[in-house]
Amino acid sequence: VKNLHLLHPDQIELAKMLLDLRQSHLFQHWPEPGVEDERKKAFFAQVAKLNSSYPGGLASNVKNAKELLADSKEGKNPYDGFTPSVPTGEVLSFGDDNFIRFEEAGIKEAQDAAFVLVAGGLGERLGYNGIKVALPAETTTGTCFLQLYIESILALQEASCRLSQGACEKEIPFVIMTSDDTHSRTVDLLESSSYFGMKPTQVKLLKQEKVACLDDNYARLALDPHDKYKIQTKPHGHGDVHSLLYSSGLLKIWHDAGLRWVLFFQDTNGLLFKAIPAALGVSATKQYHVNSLAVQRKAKEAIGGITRLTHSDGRLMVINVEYNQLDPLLRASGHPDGDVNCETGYSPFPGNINQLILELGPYIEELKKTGGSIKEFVNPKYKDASKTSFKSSTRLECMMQDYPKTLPPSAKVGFTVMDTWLAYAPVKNNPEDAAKVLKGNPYHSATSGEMAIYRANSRILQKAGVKLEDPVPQVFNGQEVEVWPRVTWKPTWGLTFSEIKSKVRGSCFISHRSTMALNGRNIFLEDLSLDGALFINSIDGAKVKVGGLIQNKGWSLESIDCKDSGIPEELRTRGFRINKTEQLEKTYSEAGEFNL
Ligand code: UGB
Repeated sequence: VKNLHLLHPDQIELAKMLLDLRQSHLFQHWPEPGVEDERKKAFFAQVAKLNSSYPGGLASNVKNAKELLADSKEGKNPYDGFTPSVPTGEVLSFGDDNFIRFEEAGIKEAQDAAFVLVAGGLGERLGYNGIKVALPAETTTGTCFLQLYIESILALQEASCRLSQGACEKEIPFVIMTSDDTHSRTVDLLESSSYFGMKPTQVKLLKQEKVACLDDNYARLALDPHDKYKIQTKPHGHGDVHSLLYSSGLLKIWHDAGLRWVLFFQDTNGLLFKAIPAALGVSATKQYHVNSLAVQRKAKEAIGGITRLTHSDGRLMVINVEYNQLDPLLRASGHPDGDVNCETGYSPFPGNINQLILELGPYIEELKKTGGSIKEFVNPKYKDASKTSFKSSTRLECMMQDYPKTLPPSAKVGFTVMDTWLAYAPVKNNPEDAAKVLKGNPYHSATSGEMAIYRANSRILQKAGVKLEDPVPQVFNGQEVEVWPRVTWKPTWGLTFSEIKSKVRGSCFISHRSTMALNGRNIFLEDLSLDGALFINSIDGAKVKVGGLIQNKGWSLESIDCKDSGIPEELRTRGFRINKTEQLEKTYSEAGEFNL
């Protein structure tokens, strides 16, 4: 009270609110006026920020926290009363007629889509010092994740516009959600690379704020252990993306501009855009309000399962249920064996890979009701079984895939299952943890992420008729991976299977030790036999036929020690570097027809 005169009227309101919320401990220790007054004002500036960034303000934050902490103390199961069953969705098989039809439909729709990348996480599990989107997706070309994503969106935009009648000038909007941990480095990466060819106006960054930490079951806000004039904060989770999009006004702008789809994706999946056209086609054809991309999942595999939950009170939702909750839920509702494989050899509950396609119209209608706030959860680490105190402060969290939890039963919520090799290879785990993964389970490391890109590209070429030598197992950073020929291409070379197939002619062969990088739209592989390294760069006007026997010493992979600090971190995390012994590189910078 003695310090009140230091504050603006709106700050006084905030102080009163904190008192009403029984948070007086936050300033009980404050010294007399005249001592550290600036820090007291800074404290209220932070309170104002926390109050405005949480839907409903700090009062809602504390109220929600009290309820969730009470449920957690009681051990209440959030799925009590719900019966699980297998939801309906589309299961696709790469390259068959059905897949090709969905890809075509998806390319048509792409010009009416907006893309949203959630990239606020620092990735503690990966232990990388930079931002994850700056990591190379593969080291043959050194293309980083953000570049891959931007070039894929631009290629989709062009492909989609080519299909529409007359001139099409549509630009696909691209939003990146950042946080204090990633914002400035994401801006630097974009600016230093000229936005990887995208117009700067096409990219919007929305920064999520952290959320107040909680000290006890009464939701007393925690003070920062290093600064008594600061409330301790931690990330609130990727679920923030919905309220940020809503409050930014972007959804309305997109809707007014005639857009129909919003696609959400995570920061380190180098395969994602191989699955996007077909998945978007599924959304459009099946008129899904929500479409979750999924992969086949072995029963009990450590990945959330997409599940239909029906409640006796009429509630119904199709939602990701984390794997550790799915098995007990099934056992408790008449399935004594829990989560088991069905006749396909996989669990009937597909594995969530957290890439969502939402139909914009119904999405806005829902957000008008909720403001974009997502059902939260809390995960306190208790000191003992009495559950009365925490080992360290906790906070509320939310996940973007929980968006369907508030939807009415009439909402059309489905999923699209893709082949794992085609759609999902995230980079989440550091080398030490990845090496400990049990054999047969995915490493999800920088090593496996890069190898998955070569495998997917090789298998796509195989399906398009190219003969390839079998992959060879090799161990990098203690992880055994299949090494395929190191094949990469720019998204403009081939986004869909039909497009890629149209660029492969005659009888082509690629040996196991080969490397090939295609950087140009009109490159055609015709009766090519490659045994070495080949790089082709060409402008759109150049039509290049690549054929005949191409043989050289090529590029090879050399194991390196992940602990050798003399080697750049980007390489150490994958456990190999490329020895660039000999290659054929050709650049076509003039229009015309060429034979190599
Ligand atoms: N992210 C943010 O933008 N802000 C945040 O506050 C936190 C994260 P993680 P997670 O792919 O297999 C998800 O940490 O959350 C971004 C799904 O919840 O990589 O442990 C972050 O930058 C899970 O159901 O993953 O698990 C990144 O882009 C499963 O699908 C993204 O959010 C799992 O991913 C995901 O963050 C998976």
